[in-house]
Amino acid sequence: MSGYAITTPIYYVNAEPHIGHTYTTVVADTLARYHRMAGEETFFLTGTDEHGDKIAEAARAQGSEPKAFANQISAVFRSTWETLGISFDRFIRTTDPDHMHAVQHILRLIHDKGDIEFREYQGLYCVGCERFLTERDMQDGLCRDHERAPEERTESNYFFRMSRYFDALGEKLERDPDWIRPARYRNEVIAMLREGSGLEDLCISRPKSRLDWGIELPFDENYVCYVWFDALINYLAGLGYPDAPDWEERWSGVEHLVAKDILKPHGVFWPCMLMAADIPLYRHLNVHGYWNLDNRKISKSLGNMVSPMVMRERYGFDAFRYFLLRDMSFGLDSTFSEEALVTRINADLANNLGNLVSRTLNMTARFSGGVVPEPGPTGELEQAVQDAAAEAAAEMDRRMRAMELHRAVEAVTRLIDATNKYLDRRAPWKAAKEEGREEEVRTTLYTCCQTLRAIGLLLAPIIPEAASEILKRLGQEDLLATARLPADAAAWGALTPGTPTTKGDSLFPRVELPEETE
Ligand code: ME8
Repeated sequence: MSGYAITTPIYYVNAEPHIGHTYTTVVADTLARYHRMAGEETFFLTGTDEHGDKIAEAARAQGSEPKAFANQISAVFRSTWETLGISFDRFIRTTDPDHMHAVQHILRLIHDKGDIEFREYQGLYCVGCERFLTERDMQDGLCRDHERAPEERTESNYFFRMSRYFDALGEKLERDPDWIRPARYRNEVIAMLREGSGLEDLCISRPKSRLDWGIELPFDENYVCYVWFDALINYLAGLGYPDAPDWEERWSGVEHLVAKDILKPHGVFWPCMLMAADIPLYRHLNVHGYWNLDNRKISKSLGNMVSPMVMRERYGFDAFRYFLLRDMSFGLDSTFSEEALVTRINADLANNLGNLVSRTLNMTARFSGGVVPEPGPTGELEQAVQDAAAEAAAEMDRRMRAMELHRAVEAVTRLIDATNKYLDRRAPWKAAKEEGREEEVRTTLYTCCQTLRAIGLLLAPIIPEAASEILKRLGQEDLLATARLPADAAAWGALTPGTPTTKGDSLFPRVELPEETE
């Protein structure tokens, strides 16, 4: 069986993590957790991109050396992800010796093949983008993304003869329509190839006289490698290329995750580089939209940030994760507002999920002595809940694999909804007061405990802390170490009568907007 590897972009160390990086990283974490629970050999790679003008410039502005500056910000990314419980397997830095070795290895390989050429180039260069711009990248003489004027530059440089691979890339896009997804981004890459869009051979070097903060070209000590060529190779280096024995197996299942800002490097440069190096292409490129704030992309260069650490302090990180995954349709843009976050937390987590957990466990304590009750005969309503659990598990599996995370979350939310409605219909708090209905009450609570177990398992990749707390309250704290999705979530009756349960505090208390943002 091939492995499953999920990657995030390696983030530039010119500023600290914000909601955009957090979204990509949370999606990757959710997928990594899901695939681990599905029993697949899983590897989750993230890290930081540290070379180039932009970083050298940011370091200068702070009065630091690039390496010291990169160490400092890279450590902030790493410790942020660690504090937030992100389950990465490797945090790669482009200044790591094994990464630098992999870059030089590929450069040598492609150079030996005759796909790297020395030429003169003249153009308009944006320091924010780290590249020469095409007309399409500009509006009113400014870079569209960075809203700053590019500089005129002439340089002799090394070029990767990327255009040699455009036909093969076009064929791949035809042959494998799902390869870049959702489809709108595949279509964008097809359009880039068809219209040219300034796609030519790729400049992959910078003279050391101007920039020495980079990886030296193995065939010319006067040049360092251009940032994209350097950065993209992290995906191979991070999986052990070229020396680790298992890199090919990991690589065979690689899923890249990026936002649409870096579609071109990942949809065009990278596959051409891989073809030139005779390395198989990645399995999928998964592209999401932007989180916007006041109708602008949130980016470090524009300086309007939403800090994941602040969100964690205010609402708890599980709640923020839930919001990110649920409120962005994967592939489309979303607007962030703290109001929407608060509404989502109160509706889905405090009211729907939190209520189900507290009602089920409180009544189990009250009417069944705090243990999962022995059920009596079940009826249509019970069967419907059982079917809903099996359907939610199957749908979540489908949606996760199709990279429709918002739909995967919705599938679980629907199950929570259905269980709450079932509980309302059976109203065990009333039935318990009537003679002769004890068995019905036990059946109802048994059914809710079983569903709650399924819900706890299905939520584990989405809101890991809360899910583990739910399972703990059901006396299932060890389950997460061995459970398999989707099968175990659909396994009805696995929670045996007599298992002790605990009530616990409110899982997701209702939240309010902090005063200053109202
Ligand atoms: O581009 N909405 O790094 P970067 C959603 N170093 N996602 C966002 C976002 C937003 N508003 N802003 C940023 C680089 N992101 C290169 C990558 S990879 C070989 C090299 C996320 O720090 C999203 O994943 O600018 C986007 O693609 C990435 O951060 C860009 O991060």
